[in-house]
Amino acid sequence: MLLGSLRAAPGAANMQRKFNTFALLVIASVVCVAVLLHFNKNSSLTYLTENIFLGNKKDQPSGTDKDVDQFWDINSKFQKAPESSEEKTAKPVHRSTTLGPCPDTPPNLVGPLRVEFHLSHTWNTVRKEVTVPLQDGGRYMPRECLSEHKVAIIIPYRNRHEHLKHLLFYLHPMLVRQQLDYGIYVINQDGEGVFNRAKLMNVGFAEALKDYDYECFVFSDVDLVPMDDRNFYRCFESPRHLSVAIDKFNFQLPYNTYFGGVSAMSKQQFLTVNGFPNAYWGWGGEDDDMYKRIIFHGMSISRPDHITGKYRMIKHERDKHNEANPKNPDKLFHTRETMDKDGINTLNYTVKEIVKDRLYTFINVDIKAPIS
Ligand SMILES: [Mn+2]
Repeated sequence: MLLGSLRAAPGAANMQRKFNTFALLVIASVVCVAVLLHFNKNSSLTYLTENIFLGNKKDQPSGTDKDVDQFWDINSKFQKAPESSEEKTAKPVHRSTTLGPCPDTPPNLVGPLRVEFHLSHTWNTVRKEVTVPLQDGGRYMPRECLSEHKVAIIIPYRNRHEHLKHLLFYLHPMLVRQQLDYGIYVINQDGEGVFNRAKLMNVGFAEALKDYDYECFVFSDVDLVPMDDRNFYRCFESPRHLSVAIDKFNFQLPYNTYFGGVSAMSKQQFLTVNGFPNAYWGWGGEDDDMYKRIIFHGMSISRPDHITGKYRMIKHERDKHNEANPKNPDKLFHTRETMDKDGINTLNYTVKEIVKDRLYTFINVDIKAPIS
């Protein structure tokens, strides 16, 4: 059709040829754009170009994330992440008294999750992954039924910006599917002193309770992402160890009494054992101390099976100011004597700032850490 079925005067033929060339150019551009869009969607091209132009992207904030990254720079002033204007704040839910309880087994679970860390997310892609409106502070409760589980997720934290994005990308949608009435609390240790994971978890417990009437607390490392949404982030008759099959440990328990990684305790269970110890500075031992506290108080631990309890750990170097502390293992010989004297009943700290982002409540806290 295009290639000149009309043969008239030579001038007209010339026009026809020009038109044909033009038409071909238009078609070629359309094809090019289509190919580009396709690769972009696949994101492999984006990834490739980022690598080429930014060099090794590790630890480097991507351009779109720049504003948000400043927020995490503790030395700079706290800045709230900019919200896109079309994003709506969830209105407080007016709960109808006719709302029935949520079913014990949530209806929308999908089972095994594909968890990958090779692409870095922006806060906007994380927000988009959460398809339901959250209330500020990373709070959510189902609208369709009354949740039986008021759960605070406590994440001890310092300088793990990328990890937090990966975790929340997978965690929020999963917790929504689990129909929990939940909030996410990122407890940031202020300053450069020796890290204390257990004390930060105690702080999270205390601070979350000021926010809401939580009955259950899930304590989670920032680098552990669940691989199955049937692994319930709720509380059980016994304190629960959730991260039973971590890829780093070949999807097996590193040892039988392991209680590290991700665990869940009801408010009552936590208070019974006097919370975590505050005395474990640096890496190691605090999770074993908690295990002993539980056993010494006549409780046992429960666990999911090794399929639903699968986790992926984000690979990382040992953090600065969190070296393995050689004094910690010795403390474990004295848990029985120390547990009632050191814990949630002796916790002291100073909250320096609380920032409610859409995806989490960020609590910056001075825990009087010794300088290494
Ligand atoms: Mn780790």
